[in-house]
Amino acid sequence: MITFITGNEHKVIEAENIFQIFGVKLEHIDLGYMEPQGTLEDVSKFGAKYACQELNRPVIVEDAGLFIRALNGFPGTYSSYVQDSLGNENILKLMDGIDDRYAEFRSVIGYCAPNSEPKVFLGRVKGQIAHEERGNLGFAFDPIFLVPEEGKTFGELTTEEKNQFSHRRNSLEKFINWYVSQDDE
Ligand code: ITT
Ligand code: NA
Repeated sequence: MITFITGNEHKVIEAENIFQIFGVKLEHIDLGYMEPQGTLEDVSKFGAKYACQELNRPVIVEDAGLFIRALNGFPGTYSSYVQDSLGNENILKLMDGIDDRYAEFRSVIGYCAPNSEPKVFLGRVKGQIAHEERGNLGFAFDPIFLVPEEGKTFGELTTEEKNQFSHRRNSLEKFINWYVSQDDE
């Protein structure tokens, strides 16, 4: 059993579905904690260590973000703040007239168990910033994140569809494979 520490209900729904694919049990606790400024890796390491010490059990946390190439990686590590303050409409305005639409979501899972150092697992997914918001499935930047191979935004994909190849699927799959292989040792 693994405990996922997050305040984001959408992450919980996606993670539960992904854990189910791999047959691993997940529970969820919302333990608010201060996030230090830093890379996704720094933040998830810090969060995992902190939560593990508080709860005295193995935990995972996730720090994620949207990195837009033409904006030098913005909003990146500021994604949560930028989503709440600027929102998708203003991101689209920033991208007005810009031809390079490349963007990627990154997710870093931080894992920590009592008396051990935290480990991190990175997942990415490549896409493009759409020219308008599309779809009302998913959350946050999903309606403006276009997956060219699908011809759809994340906002137009069901949780199950998004979970086939999302950044979160990739980071959690890496984590789960490592975690399950630990059990055999
Ligand atoms: P916790 O830290 O409590 O887990 P959070 O929402 O603050 O929840 P992050 O610090 O990882 O999560 O912030 C990343 C932000 O990036 C998140 O709030 C969304 O705005 C955005 N984001 C991350 N993953 C996303 C996804 O799959 N679809 C759309 N937006 C996403
Ligand atoms: Na956060």
